[in-house]
Amino acid sequence: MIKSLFDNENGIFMGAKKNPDNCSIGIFGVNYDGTCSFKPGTRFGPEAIRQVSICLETYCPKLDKDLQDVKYVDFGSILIDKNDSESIIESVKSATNYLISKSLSPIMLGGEHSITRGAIEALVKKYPDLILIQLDAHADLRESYIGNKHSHACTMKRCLEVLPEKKILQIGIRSGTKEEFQFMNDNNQLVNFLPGGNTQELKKALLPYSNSPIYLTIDLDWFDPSLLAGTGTPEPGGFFWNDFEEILKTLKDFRIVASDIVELSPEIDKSGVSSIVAAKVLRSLILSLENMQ
Ligand SMILES: [Mn+2]
Repeated sequence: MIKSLFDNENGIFMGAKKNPDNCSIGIFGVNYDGTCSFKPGTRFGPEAIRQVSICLETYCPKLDKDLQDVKYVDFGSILIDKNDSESIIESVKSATNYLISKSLSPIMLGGEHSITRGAIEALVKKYPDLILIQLDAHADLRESYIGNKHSHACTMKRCLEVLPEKKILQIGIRSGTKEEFQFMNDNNQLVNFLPGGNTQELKKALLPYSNSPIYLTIDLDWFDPSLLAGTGTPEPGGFFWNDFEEILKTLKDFRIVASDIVELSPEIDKSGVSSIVAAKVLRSLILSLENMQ
């Protein structure tokens, strides 16, 4: 089963196991950037995160947790047909279902943002009350983009279609069409959170969901381009590391059951800092995910 889904011949994330036995978290990559609208390169994201991860400490002072106390497996990257955006979603769904069958909480590494839909589709079978939290510069609520409804510019729209609760909280969105902003406002799903600000509004928005399973999707262009330049569609006016930690601190009291980190395009940032930020995001997520029951 593992062999037909994943290619794990390459490196793995720091401290990860190669075998899922006794692990509580499963990591896999999706080396795909086929619908990318501006600069491709996110297919190199998962490998870049793994490569730089050795420079991180295992201990996170903010969360007061250590990677050494968690058992997590890195399956490598899933096998995909790069020419068929619909089949990619199906492959992501199969990989996520496999992890669920092993009671592994999934963390997926992109690749581009369109892959999120596949993971959500698999997870709502186990968690029908799943809600989605999105950190992103872009609304991603288009019905279709350049003739493709599975474009990364449409990913939240596609996720909403398969979420029974139809609940998504969007944080940091600063780019989109007038219609997308209208939709976010009409549905009360754009959370007011500014760089350097507090998470009062997020806490308020999360009040009815204290017990709900949460999928946290992190498009790295949420961060400011001055911190994270290595992404295909950078947007000025973004967030910094402390902002991310504030959000994680707030989410500590909630149930994050699965997550993804998408849109790292490592070759755009020759300094390599973007990949290190992404690897640190992954460390934070491993330390924040709830064990699957
Ligand atoms: Mn984005």
